[in-house]
Amino acid sequence: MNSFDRAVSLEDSICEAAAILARARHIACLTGAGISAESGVSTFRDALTGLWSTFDPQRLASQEGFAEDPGFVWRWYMGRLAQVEQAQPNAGHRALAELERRTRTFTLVTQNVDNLHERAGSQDTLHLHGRINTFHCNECGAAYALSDEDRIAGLPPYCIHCGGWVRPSVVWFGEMLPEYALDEATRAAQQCDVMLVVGTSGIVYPAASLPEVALANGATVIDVNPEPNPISEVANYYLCGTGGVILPALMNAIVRVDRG
Ligand code: BJW
Ligand code: ZN
Repeated sequence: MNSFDRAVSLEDSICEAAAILARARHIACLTGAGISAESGVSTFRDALTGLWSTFDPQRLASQEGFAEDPGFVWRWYMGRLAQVEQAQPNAGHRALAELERRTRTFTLVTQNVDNLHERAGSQDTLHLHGRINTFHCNECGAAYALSDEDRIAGLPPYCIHCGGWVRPSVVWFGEMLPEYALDEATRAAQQCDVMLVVGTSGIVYPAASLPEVALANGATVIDVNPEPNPISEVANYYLCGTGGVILPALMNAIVRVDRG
């Protein structure tokens, strides 16, 4: 039974969760698209505004889709890159950077391909699904530096080494996650006292298994999300609200705990 089922008020749940975070020696934090929603970056699965409310994920985030229509996939990613570049970190990103500064060991794991955590001041963020602003050859893997012309070209550039298509360095369905990031994220899930989960629908694996690993190893799991989801069902604390509202409230409550 979690805080939501116990019908504890949101305010009391925030105070209880803050006391646990204030005492924690190792906090792991898993973020998803929702943390960047208040920065104007679209989520994937929102029924009305999500990137995939109008596009089929298999056409845009798989090798099969890229092979079928590389220009379509390229134009879509260039549009998203522009959206991400215009976005600014929000109060949720900043609160997590502040939490990192006051915690002995803090591991930030994101599924997001934007760089808003880094721009808010977070250090050493583990990117499970890559980054939208780096590029490599889909055939030989060589790194590629994007030019201004590439952004407006209707097709992806060619690799100068092998002639293959260049693609964004993000992880599509059916592809392996970066080994280092996944290993470190799994280690953090096994070793943390508390896992804070923010803004993910919790349905894409292996990222969605991290809270399960944390729970299995005895950690307290706190989920921040305006919508119930598979993680909020099993979390010890479900804080129903947006990252931009709940995370600063949590930080304020932690400061109050610290002052006694
Ligand atoms: C707010 C908010 C606010 C709104 N504040 N919150 C086990 C079981 C079943 C399937 C699999 C499995 N293991 C592997 C799979 C297959 C697959 C998978 O998980 N499929 C499921 C969908 C069924 N996984 C893979 O293929 C992964 N690779 C892999 O496992 O390799 C090994 C392997 C290979 C081959 C065969 C078998 C195994 C790769 C997954 C790659 C995911 N890539 C994407 C695209 C990245 C590129 C791009 O950006 O375009 O990553 S998919 C997309 O989903 C993106 C996201 O990072 C990811 C997660 O989405 P997220 O962040 O949760 O966003 P949303 O939109 O879903 O949710 C937003 C949430 O925010 C909502 O809850 C809102 O309520 C909330 N919210 N506003 C806080 N203001
Ligand atoms: Zn190449």
